[in-house]
Amino acid sequence: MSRRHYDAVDHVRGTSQYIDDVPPPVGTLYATVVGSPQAKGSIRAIETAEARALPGVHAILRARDIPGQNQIGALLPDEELLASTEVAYIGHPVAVVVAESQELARRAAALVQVQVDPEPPIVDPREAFERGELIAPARTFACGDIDQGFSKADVVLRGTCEIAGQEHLYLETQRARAVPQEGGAIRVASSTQSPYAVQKAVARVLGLPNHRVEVDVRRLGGGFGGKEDQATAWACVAALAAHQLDRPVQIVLHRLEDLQMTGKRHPYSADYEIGLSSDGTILAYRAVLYQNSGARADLSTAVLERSLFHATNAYRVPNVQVTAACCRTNLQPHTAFRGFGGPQGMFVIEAALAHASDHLGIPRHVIQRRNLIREGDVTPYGQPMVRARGERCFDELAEAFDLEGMVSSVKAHNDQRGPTRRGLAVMPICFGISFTKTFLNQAGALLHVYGDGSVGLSTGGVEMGQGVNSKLRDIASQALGIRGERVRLESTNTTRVANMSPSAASATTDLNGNATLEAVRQVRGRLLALAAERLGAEVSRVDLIDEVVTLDGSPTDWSWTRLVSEAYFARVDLSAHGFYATPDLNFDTNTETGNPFAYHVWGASVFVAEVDVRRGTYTFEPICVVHDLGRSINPVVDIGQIEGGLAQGIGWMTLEELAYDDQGRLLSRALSTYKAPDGDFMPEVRARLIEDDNPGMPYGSKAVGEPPLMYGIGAYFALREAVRAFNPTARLPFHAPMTPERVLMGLYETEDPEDR
Ligand code: MTE
Ligand code: LUZ
Ligand code: MOS
Repeated sequence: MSRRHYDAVDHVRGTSQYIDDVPPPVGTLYATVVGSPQAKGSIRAIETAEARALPGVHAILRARDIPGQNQIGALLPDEELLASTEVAYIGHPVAVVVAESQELARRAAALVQVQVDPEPPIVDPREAFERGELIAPARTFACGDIDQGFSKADVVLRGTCEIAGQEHLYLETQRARAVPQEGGAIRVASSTQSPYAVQKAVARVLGLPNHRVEVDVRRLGGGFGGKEDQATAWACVAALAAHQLDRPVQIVLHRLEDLQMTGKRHPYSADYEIGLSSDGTILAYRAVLYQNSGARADLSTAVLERSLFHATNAYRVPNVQVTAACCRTNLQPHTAFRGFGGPQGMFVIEAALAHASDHLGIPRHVIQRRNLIREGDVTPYGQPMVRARGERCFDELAEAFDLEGMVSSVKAHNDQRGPTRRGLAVMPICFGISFTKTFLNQAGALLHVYGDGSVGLSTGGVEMGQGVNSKLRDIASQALGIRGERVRLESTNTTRVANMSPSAASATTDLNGNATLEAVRQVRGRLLALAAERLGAEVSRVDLIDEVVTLDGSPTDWSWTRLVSEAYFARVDLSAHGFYATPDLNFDTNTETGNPFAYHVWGASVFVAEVDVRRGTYTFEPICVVHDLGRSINPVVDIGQIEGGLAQGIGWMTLEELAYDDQGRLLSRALSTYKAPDGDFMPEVRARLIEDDNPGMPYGSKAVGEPPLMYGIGAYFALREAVRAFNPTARLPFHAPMTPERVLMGLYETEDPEDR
């Protein structure tokens, strides 16, 4: 089964419609946000006279113009839509300029003067921690007896890690269009992963009940977590202006505004301590994770939770104590980003294993293999591992791609002492699937079969390029027994599916696919009952296969279209609403234990990096992956997700460097100073899928969206090995990303910094 992406033809022709491709309604105005020039302080004055005087400027809105609550915090109520008295980061929205054109709005915004009495900002999470600037109390996941574990260890190693954040770089910047409706209602088109979050926030800001706010999402030009929560503010801005001026209002962020104003992947600073026996068995692991949360909670507490869940990655560690804290700083509020804190948690234990490998003289991949978590082991959060596939993926990787052969050829290359050095790293992954907030694991679907046999499907799933519409089409058509072309995926709309969870946590197909299957079950049941009646047979003897009704397995002259048409005239309900809630999930935050995940995704990858020892530049050999997808619904889409996730993970670990100064100013705030990997940089990906059932999920499939990103961590450690092959005494602090600059410094680092 190889089915193309639902949007393939429109994307290639350029006919896919994003928010501002839809012609604007007559009278549309354009909004721009004015941000704080200072990272911290109180607002003294906002001078708007000059801007207001420009012909074509309709309004300049401030906190006091908000009719409902000036509050958009999703998890904690700590975020104003427009700062009323205090600003907490550079770019913090303080006012909205509404004008006849986008250009005019920007020109006017530049004339607004925001005067702030500045206070010294905090940019470092450890400093925030010391000053007690925490967004929520720190949390600790623990198992076993940590002191006893360390006392039994032959070696105990300690170190620190600095892990940088990451810019989402969705191609479509944040945007929304709001159109007032009769009766004070409002319709919002938003580029959001979470239409219900937008609906709730707009309703709160405007002081309306949820049913007066309709949110519609056709598709996103990428989200990557950056629009799970942070699309909300822009939708609220458009809605506020539309509501106040009674005109349609659109806001489209310029790339530079988006880079400056929106949150990114959380940077982390961490301390680790690992105890091992001399053969490399992990006995104890302790870590403290300082999350740089930025100025507001956003999704930080949930992201932190996932760092804790994934702090031991795919390894069995009998004695664990990991503490993590959301540290409030004066940077943009950081937010969801593919992996959702998991990658940062995993990086730290991978660094600890590199440290152990250096110290014990045992190759890192041997230590990794020895400690993989197995069937029946229990995670530090108390969930027993069922259908553990870590060892299987690792061993298939070693076998299929000849890991030992790769190791020897890297060594042979380095022994030639030419102008390049190579390094190898294996990266296993284990990622839990489900929202860690149990209540979010629910979804709805609304299925209509029309009289001509065509089908319209609405769900809570948002298409952001990841292919959820392709998979939902495949699931619905397969379950109905009809061709995929008959199924159209409608936009995601809050009036058709209520109370939807964000499209996130990689679980969109799991949740909405199961809701779709439930809706199909209802309609199909009614159709087959009618067919049985007309054929004078028991329902159990009829079926619908390849658009034909079968009786005892043999085709009848009842086609899909004939059956649907007859059902219509027989007044059979051809619509259904399906609902799904993942069973058996629970988590107790008092004991920090439970079964938060429906299942885990497993995989293993191997990277070989080649470093130019004169320039510090590098390339990668083809990346080899063995990945667990259950039974893939759509292998074309899934391989695309593996490749895309890898590219994003490698970028995070290598080229992408977010630089801030000590005043909280983002220095890398344009694409001339922030380098993301491109097609030339990306190595070939050789992915093998292990075919395995995943009970309870659509057709035995598994989620795919986020886990492959974490393979990218292997790129960092492969580069580290390559540098050490040239300069064995390099200390190479665990600072990610491993930019060419850091590589070059590592290549020529001497043991004593005074020698330089
Ligand atoms: N792929 C594309 N092309 N665009 C995206 O925005 N987002 C990623 C991943 N893959 C994303 C993507 C993230 S962060 C998640 S959580 C999942 O897709 C969300 O979709 P899913 O639940 O359908 O996997
Ligand atoms: N979003 C969320 C997520 O709200 N909860 C999660 O557990 C999660 N995990 C991954 C990505 N987004
Ligand atoms: Mo993805 S970080 O769950 O949007």
